[in-house]
Amino acid sequence: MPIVEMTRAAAHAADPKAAVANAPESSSETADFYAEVMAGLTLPVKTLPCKYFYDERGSQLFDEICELDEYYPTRTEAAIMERHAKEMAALLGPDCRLVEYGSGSSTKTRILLDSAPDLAAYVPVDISRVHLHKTAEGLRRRYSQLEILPVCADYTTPFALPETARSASRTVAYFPGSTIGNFHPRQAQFFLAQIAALCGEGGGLLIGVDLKKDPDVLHAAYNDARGVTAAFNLNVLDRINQELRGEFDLDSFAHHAFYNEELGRIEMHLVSQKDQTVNICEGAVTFAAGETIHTECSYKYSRDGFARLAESAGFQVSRFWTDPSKLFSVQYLTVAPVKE
Ligand code: AVI
Repeated sequence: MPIVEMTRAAAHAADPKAAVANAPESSSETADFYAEVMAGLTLPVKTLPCKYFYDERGSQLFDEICELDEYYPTRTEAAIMERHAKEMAALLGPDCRLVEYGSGSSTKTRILLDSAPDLAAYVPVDISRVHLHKTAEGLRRRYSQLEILPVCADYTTPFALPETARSASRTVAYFPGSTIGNFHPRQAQFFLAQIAALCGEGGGLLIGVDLKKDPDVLHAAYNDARGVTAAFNLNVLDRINQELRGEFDLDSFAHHAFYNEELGRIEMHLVSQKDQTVNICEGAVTFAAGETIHTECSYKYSRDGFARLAESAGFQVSRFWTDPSKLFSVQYLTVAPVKE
């Protein structure tokens, strides 16, 4: 499950305390959700953190997106993994502790695990506890020799690594799916530096990175003909309705996704189709016709651009694999030695 905003830090509320005071009575998670929604919707350019896409329905819709003809990243990354799994496994080396960030169903990881029989342990990290433990059980049945040590955590904040029964020679992180593209570059740099610190000298990071390409290909990927991406985008309003007693009329907002060439990113927005005021719990938000809520950025990188980002975070790119059409890349980064 991708978590892509820097969690609490992303709530630049005009007055977040006031928002929490009016939050629906329930868990602190709901209070955080309400505070972040009200903070985002009272900014001059309205925004919602894209981590809130992934409730049960949103996760189902995302799985459907991954199967779409137009959405090339998932199958292209899997094909790169299949083709180069042996070489990737050799780079991990014997007795490696493999830590996956946002492991979800660990689908692509299986390609790697099939080729890496001598890992010290596999550590899947995910915020969704039930899903994490269910997936870990399935993996234990399939890889009976491998120690599997699930960690339930928000991977954007520091977490402790579990001890392995077999001593590990090194730690390598795995972050597939091009979720790094959903971080703003500054956040991406900070996040990668955190991974470098966790892996330490001798460690590495295997990461999926989506590449810059013909904007028409990108446009199609985020504006699919069946409208699944539109439903995924609009679902965040439905989630606000369900969980925060919001009163969004979903027919009064339209999905809009485009490639911002200057900033090298896909932007997803929800465009208000009319002047309207929407009640959310005790709060209210006013929209002018045509005003948008910016719901997601998906940055696309050039090979050099990502290498610069990696270097600024304390990594160097050791290997770069791509597909014949150069749509997507999987890269192996190593922790750069600390300069004296
Ligand atoms: C999770 N993430 C890498 C996806 C992306 O392509 O940025 C999320 C997504 N948004 C719309 N379609 C898919």
